Order: sequence, then structure tokens, then C-alpha cells
Amino acid sequence: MKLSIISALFTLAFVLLSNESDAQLTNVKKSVLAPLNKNPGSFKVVGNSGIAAMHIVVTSPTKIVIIDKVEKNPIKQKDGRVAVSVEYDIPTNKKRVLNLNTNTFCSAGAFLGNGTLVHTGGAEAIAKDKFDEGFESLRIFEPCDDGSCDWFENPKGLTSKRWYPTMTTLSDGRVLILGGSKKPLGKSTEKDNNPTVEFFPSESPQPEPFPFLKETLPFNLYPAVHVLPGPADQKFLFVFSNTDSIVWDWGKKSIVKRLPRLPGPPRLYPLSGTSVMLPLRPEENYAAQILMCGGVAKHDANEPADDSCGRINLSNLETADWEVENFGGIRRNMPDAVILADGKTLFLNGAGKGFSGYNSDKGKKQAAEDPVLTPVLYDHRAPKGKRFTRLANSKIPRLYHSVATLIPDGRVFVAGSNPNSDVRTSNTKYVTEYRVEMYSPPYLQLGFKRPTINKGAIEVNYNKAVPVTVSISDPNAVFSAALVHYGFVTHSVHMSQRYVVCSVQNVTNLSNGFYSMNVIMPPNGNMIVPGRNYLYINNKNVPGTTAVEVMLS
Ligand SMILES: *[C@@H]1O[C@H](CO)[C@@H](O)[C@H](O)[C@H]1NC(C)=O
Ligand SMILES: *[C@@H]1O[C@H](CO)[C@@H](O)[C@H](O)[C@H]1NC(C)=O
Ligand SMILES: *[C@@H]1O[C@H](CO)[C@@H](O)[C@H](O)[C@H]1NC(C)=O
Ligand SMILES: *[C@@H]1O[C@H](CO)[C@@H](O)[C@H](O)[C@H]1NC(C)=O
Ligand SMILES: [Cu+2]
Repeated sequence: MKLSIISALFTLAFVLLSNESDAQLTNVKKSVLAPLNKNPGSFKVVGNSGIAAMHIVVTSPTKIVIIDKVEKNPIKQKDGRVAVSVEYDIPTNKKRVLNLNTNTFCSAGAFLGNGTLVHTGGAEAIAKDKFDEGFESLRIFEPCDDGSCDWFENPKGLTSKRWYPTMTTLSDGRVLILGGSKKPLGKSTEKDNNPTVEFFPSESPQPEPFPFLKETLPFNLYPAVHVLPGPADQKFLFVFSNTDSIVWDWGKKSIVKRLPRLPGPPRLYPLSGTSVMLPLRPEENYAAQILMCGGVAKHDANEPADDSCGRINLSNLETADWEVENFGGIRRNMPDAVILADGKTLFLNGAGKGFSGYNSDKGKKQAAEDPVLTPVLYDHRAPKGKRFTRLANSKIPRLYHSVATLIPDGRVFVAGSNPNSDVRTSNTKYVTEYRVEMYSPPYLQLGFKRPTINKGAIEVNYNKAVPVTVSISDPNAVFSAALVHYGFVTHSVHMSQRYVVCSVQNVTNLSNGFYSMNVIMPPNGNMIVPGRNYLYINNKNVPGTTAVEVMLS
């Protein structure tokens, strides 16, 4: 009797719980809804970001720099002004306030090949908080591990005003700064559009015209840019804006190829989808494929988000075309795409309805609704229709201005969400979110032993073999390796993110649980950019206890 009551209660609790997680999946077509992964991973709240996490970038094996815009964050800079940037320490979840002087609202970042972080653009001066204009700012950050580093700003470091530009590290170790608007707008306009490109260190005091960003108005902000793999002297970028894409030669400053239009909605702000260059593999001669997912068709709070992805194989530019597939059966605007340590892509955050933008009527009217709490995992090597699985839910809505990145220990740092024009912690449906979560992916649930690399940071040249020793108590270890560039994350755009498989040779069993091996670096900077990359040594596709930093040149 008692037992049956207990078991009935358990069943009821289970039904209620599963209903709760299904309830938030609105507008799903059961026929295409991805199955639940047997190892769905888990979310855990670990800390507080102190400022709204609008932009994030991993700067060392233990540090993440977070950048917000100027708004009423509770913590302050040394000089008493509101904090706009912090350095977050992963092991302790503590943060150190950094110091800025110009407004970083909707800016961009990329690493130089020498490991220095460059951050550019922003918006108007905020007089009441005593911050200067940031539209033309160029900010430099030399990462450190001892709490000594801070921002250095040149408020006139760019050739022109850029709000919502994209930055990318190039194969020569410089950074490219593309597009943007000369004014913050709900949607880009001809009048304020900045259809130009510039470089740092610069080539010329004048920016280079980039007419493609005129042709693709008005959904041309934060264009998707990926360096195309190829021989060392190739200078090709894939550039996507609105629904169109091109291959652009940054040496000749000309279009190499116009690619077919991607069916479905525009994929850039405020109809924000996300793009990822799928992992490159030496045995496939580093063949490039791009996946672009989600977005929404209309600048309308009631519009259901899109549930499609386009994938294009760029091995042969003449025949390249988009193949459309369902986005795991879940509609999602503003997704984040994070390539995990095993090369699968995690999609998380975002909304089932509405667009990227701020709530109105003092927080009463939402720009986006139906926060998607369910991440999906994409296995690009599985057959079409079987690539997506659903993962464990988070409990925290992550809408406009939310972020996520892989970190060296194989987990995913998830933060942000602020669909309010200033900090708002009450009297609105979706508050400014300061909680930081770590997502532990499926591979950390398998129980496989994780190799530990017995080495600190590595400096090495392209094409060279890196001797690595690992310790692991697994007599049947199967090793693989990858170099990852985490990139700079903001607004569903993962600038410069890259995953390249490295071949592992001459694995030697040294006994006592030690193995030595040679890990072969990619041939040149078009495969993965020079500078700060992270080497993962995996056992049966489960990442090691921590990736090590590799300064590649
Ligand atoms: C990297 O290069 C930039 C631009 O040339 C320079 O400002 C910076 O100081 C360099 N960083 C290091 C660590 O040498
Ligand atoms: C990509 O295209 C190339 C050349 O057309 C082909 O050899 C390769 O198999 C394709 N890759 C995939 C994953 O479809
Ligand atoms: C692997 O071992 C072979 C035989 O000892 C050697 O010729 C080769 O150079 C080694 N490979 C690397 C990448 O060190
Ligand atoms: C490595 O050597 C140990 C004995 O020293 C042995 O138990 C283990 O099975 C070996 N591992 C592999 C992968 O051969
Ligand atoms: Cu924004």
C-alpha cells in the first residue's frame, strides 16, 4: 500500500517534470524533433558575471574576459564609474574589474597572431555615466595570469564608426574589421551603413569599400566571416550577409565567387541565426563546410523563429550549394554555436519567437519570447536526418545578449541575457541575467578516463610535430587530438571560432600509465590562424582534463 503510494507520487512527479520540459518546446513538429541524447549533459550555476555578459573571450587557460556596454551594473571600476569589463577566473569564479573609458556597446574582437587581443567599435558617449564615444575605438588587451593586465584604448583607432562590425583573425596574424553601422539601429539603413573593411595593423588610413554589405541591406550587421582553408598563400574569406554569401580575396580585395542564396529567412541581426565552420580534418584535406542555423523571418515579436539550417561544402566553389536540413525540430532565433572538444557542435540559448532587440513599454512588451531552454547537439558526420540530438535543459532563459564558449577543461561557459535597454533586475519578464552556468557535455558523462597533458604552454611552428606525454590510467586508451581557436563571442556570432583535427603519430606506451606521442600541427594559417590556440588530447573522443595553450606561428 505505502509502496504503491510512493511509486504513484514518483510517477506523478516524473510526469510533471517531463511535461515541464516539453511545455517550453513550442511549435515543435514531432516528426522532426531530435531524440533525447542518452547522455544529455547537465547545467550548473557556478558564479556571477558582475556585469551583463554581452561579449566574452577566453584569454588564458583559466581566464575569460567579459565585456558589457555602459549600463547600470552593480559593480564599479577603480575610478567609481560603472564596470563595463571584468576578467573572470574559471577555477575560483572570482572576477577582477577591468577599466575602460569608451562605450563598448555591440562591438567586436579578435586575437592578433602574436596573442594580443584587439577589440573595436561600440556606440555613443554616455554622459551620465561619464563614458566617451566608442564608435571608432580600438582597444588592446595583453592577456596575463597574474592580475596585472588591463585595457589600453585608442578612441580614434579605427578609420570610421562601427557598431555591430565583425572581426576575424587572418592567416597573416593581422585582424580584419568589417562593416557595421555608424549609429545603433533596430535595423541597418543605407544612410548609416558602413560597407567598408579595414585591417589592424592597418594597410591604409582609408577603409576599403565592401559593396556586398550595401547589396545585402538591411540584414547586414555582424556579417558571418570564416577564413577558408587552403594553401599558405591563399587569402580567401567566406562572407555571409542577409541570405547571400561570397568568397572574398582579402589580398586582391575582390570577389572570387558569389555563392547560391541560402533558402529561408535572413540570418543576421535582428533576425539572428548563427554560423559555424565545421571541423577540418587532415585526412579530408581540410575540406571546408559551413553550417548556418536558425534566425527568424520577420522583425516582429510574434513571429515564430526559423527551424532550418543550411550546410554548404566549399571544396569545389563551382558546384558548391546549400543543403537544407531541420534544426533539430526546434525553432530558434539567437542561437549560440559552440564546437565542443569532440568536434560536435552544441547549439544553445535563444528564443522560439521574436527578434534580437530590446523590450519596450518599460519592460512590458518583449522583443522575443519562448526562451529555448533545450540545447541540441549536431554530429556533422552522421547522415542527414540523424545529426541532431536533444540535451538537458537549462532553467535560465538566455535571450538577446547572451553568450557561450568552450573552455579548456571541455565544459561550456554560458552567461548573459539582457533584453532590456539598461540593467533591469525586477518588474520585467526577462531580467538582466548575471548567473554564470557551466554546461557539462555528454562526453563528460561517459565515465571514460581523461588524459592529462604533462606540459604547459607550447610554442611551435606550422607543420611541426609536437612531442606530448600524457598520463592516463586506461590500458585501452585511443588517442586523438585537435587544435581549437575559441574566438570572440557576441550576439550569436562566434568570430574566428575554429576546430582542426591534428594527426597523432607514434603513440608509445611508456608504462605506469604514461604515453608519449607526436601531434602534427596543421600546415598553415589558413587551416587555423596563428596565435593562441588550444590543444586537446582526447581518449575515445573524451577530452583530456585540460587543453594546453599553443602559440602557433
Ligand atoms: C602584437 O602586435 C601588436 C601590433 O603590432 C602590438 O601592438 C603588440 O604590442 C604586440 N604584442 C606582443 C605581445 O608583442
Ligand atoms: C565535399 O565536396 C568534395 C568535392 O566536391 C567531396 O569530395 C567531399 O566528399 C564532400 N564532402 C562532404 C562531407 O560531403
Ligand atoms: C614516428 O616514428 C618513425 C619511426 O621511428 C619515425 O621515422 C617518424 O619520424 C616518427 N614520426 C614523427 C612525427 O615523429
Ligand atoms: C601499456 O602497458 C601496460 C603495462 O606497462 C599494459 O598494462 C597496458 O595494457 C598497455 N596499454 C596499451 C594500450 O597497450
Ligand atoms: Cu546588441
